[in-house]
This record gives sequence, C-alpha cells and structure tokens, in this order.
Amino acid sequence: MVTIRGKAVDFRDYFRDRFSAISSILKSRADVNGASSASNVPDGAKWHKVKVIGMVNSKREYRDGSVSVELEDTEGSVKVTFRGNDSLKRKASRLLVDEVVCIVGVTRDGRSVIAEDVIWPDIPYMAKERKPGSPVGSSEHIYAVLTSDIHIGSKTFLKDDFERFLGWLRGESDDVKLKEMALRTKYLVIAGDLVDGVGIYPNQEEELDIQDIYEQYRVAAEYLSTLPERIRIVIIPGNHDACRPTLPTPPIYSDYAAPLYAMSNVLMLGDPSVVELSGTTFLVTHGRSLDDVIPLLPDCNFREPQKAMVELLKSRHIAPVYGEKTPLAPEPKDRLVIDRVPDIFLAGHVHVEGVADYRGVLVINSGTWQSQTKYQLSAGIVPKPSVVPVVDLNAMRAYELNFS
Ligand code: D5M
Ligand code: FE
Ligand code: ZN
Repeated sequence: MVTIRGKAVDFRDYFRDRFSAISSILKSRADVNGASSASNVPDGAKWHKVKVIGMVNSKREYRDGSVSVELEDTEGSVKVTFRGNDSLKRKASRLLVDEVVCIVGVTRDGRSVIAEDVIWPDIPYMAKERKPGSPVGSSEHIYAVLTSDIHIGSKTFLKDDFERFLGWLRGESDDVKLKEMALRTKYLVIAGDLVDGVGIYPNQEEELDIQDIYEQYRVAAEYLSTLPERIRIVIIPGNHDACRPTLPTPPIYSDYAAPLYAMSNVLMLGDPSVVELSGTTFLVTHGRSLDDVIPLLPDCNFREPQKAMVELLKSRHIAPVYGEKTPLAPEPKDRLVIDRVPDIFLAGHVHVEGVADYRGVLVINSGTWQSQTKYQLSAGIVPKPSVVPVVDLNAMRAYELNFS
C-alpha cells in the first residue's frame, strides 16, 4: 500500500521522476542525440545550434502568433521563443504545460533559445505484419470486445441496447458472421464508469434510477454473470466508480463491488493498467485527462477523442497537464508515463466511440451505454452510445458494432 502525503516535496519528486522517465525515452531517439538539459545549454561567442530537453513550465501565446515557453529541468530553466513559419507555430501551440520535449534551436547565451523545431518523445513505428496471439499460420481468430461508461444506475443508462449487446455476446445473434465473432470472443474489457455512482456531482440523485451504490454493482454483476464464463472480463475504474478520485487509481473498492470480485472470470485492475491478453498488450485508462487536453490541443475535439489519444501517445503520458480537472497522486514513480508502447490503447470517458491507427497501434475510445445527460445537453456534448469496438486480435483489426 502506497500512502501519499500530497505535500509540495512529494509533487517535486513526482515531477522529477516524470522528467527523468520521459527524458530517457527522448534520449533513445537518434534525432535527440547530443541534447543538453534545460539548465546546461552551452553558450558561445556566436549563435550555434542546440537541442534542449526540458519540461514545459509555462507557455505564452502572443497576438502575432509567436509563442514563448519556459523549459526547465531539476536545476534550472531556459526561455524558448517560437517565431516564423506557420508549421513551427503550430508545433508551439501543440505544446502542453508539464510535458517533456526536446527543442531544436539556436542560442548564444545558453539561457534563451530561438526554436526551429520540437521533437516529442512519440512512439516508434510498430511492425504491421505482427499478429499477436496467433501461432504462425493459424486461422483461429480471437476477439476482444472493448467497452466503457455503462453507467448502470443512471436514468439515462440504455438498458435495452446493453441487453441486446449482452445477448449478442452470449451468441444469440441470427447473423452467422456476428454469431461467430461472439463465440470467438475471449475478452471483454471495460474501461471505467461501470456504474453511475452516487454523489459524483450535485443533485445526481434526481438522475438516478438506482440510488444505492451496492445495488448498482449488484446489478452490474448480475448483467455480467449472464455471459459465458469463457469470456474473461477486465474492469478498471472510472470517475463514477467507487474509488479514490486521483490518478493512478487503484481497482474499484472490493467492499462496494463484492459481487464482481466474487466472479471467477472477472479481473479488477487499476487505472491505468497494462494487461496482456493472448499476446496483445493493452494499455487501458478511463481517459479523464481527455477533458483537460482536448480543449488545449489544436485539431482535437470531443467528437473524435481518438485524435487526442494519439497526442497522449506522442507525449508518452496518460495525463500530461497537471492542475486541471484530473487530480494526480504524487507517487514517487510516475506510473502515468507511457513506458511500454502497447498494441492497443483503450480509453473511454468522452462517451464517443472512435478508432484510429497510429504507427501500428490501435487507438480506441470505447463510447458509452448512456444517452445524453442534462449536463451534456447544456455543455453541447453529443454522445455516440451503444456502438462497440470489437478487435480481431489476430488481424489487429477493429470492427464497430451498433446495438442501438
Ligand atoms: O463524463 C462524460 C463526458 O461528459 C466527459 O467528457 C466529461 C463530461 N462531463 C459530464 N459531466 C460533467 C460535469 N459536471 N462537468 C464537466 N464535464 C462533465 P462522465 O465521466 O461520464 O461524467
Ligand atoms: Fe462516463
Ligand atoms: Zn467518465
């Protein structure tokens, strides 16, 4: 059990670990070779080229489109200015405070740098022909069904659609192809917000069909118990689940979700989790930080959350921005760093299903089983419910099934 005091010194150590972990990832890139750290940029008699690794401490965007950034390491900082062409300014506006990057530019005094390029840690290209989990030449296709944000207990939980989905998973489809997929499904991964919870936001009780959190988990377990035991179910918490609110989040508390813990085919994990299923590596998170990063990232929006997830992969961090809506626990090791590149990166939370392929990684947002809530209506958020991504783990191909 890790106890977090949450004092300033804990946050200092937490950010030091983040800096060192992501610096290492950056340094493994050939194009970052020879980079210095923000506090020891070499000076000289003339302007000369430098590469500087640092954490973005602050960022200012000016009316003329130029951007200045303070880049720091554990010992000091350097000021970086972006001027000039649009492509460079776009890169500057993509920079997130608290992320760790390498700036390529020129300097004379070693304390201020004129930027020419930004290198994000990013992920390498993954070999396309790899077929995780399948013996060579095998035609035995295995499927993983990915979902999240079921919100059992909410008045807006789409019970009929969800029951239709469970029926399909039990193999009750008339369609031969769909039935075959269901029968070959080995895994169901639920990326948080299994239930709607209690007391998550003011006056939530008015929008609840089931007022008791124990009852919500009992109903959840009852639904999942109708599935064949051969389907292994992996569940991580979301912000509506009975759990501590900070990231990383431990598994849903066992005293609230006892009926789920009692199921032999259910695996309760934390957020984030890396889990290997039939040779395929899944990185699963609920995706709360998407609320923070989507408004900050150029070209990202709430209708295509998979795009912002790709940016998280480029930043190699689950929640790069600190101090917004996503509370972080300052553990000694930053477990939100995306250390190992997964085959599948799964999140939910935004309630919009979407799939992208980024450098061979399947990037998937698993949508929801909840129709538009009052809050979402007032905020102009339009969910895309009852659509489920199903991945053929041999072909690494995603299908989107609609149960509405
Ligand atoms: O969040 C579902 C989506 O709706 C997610 O993008 C956040 C947004 N949302 C929902 N309720 C709120 C409130 N009260 N404030 C801000 N944003 C909100 P979920 O985790 O299912 O509630
Ligand atoms: Fe949700
Ligand atoms: Zn959520």
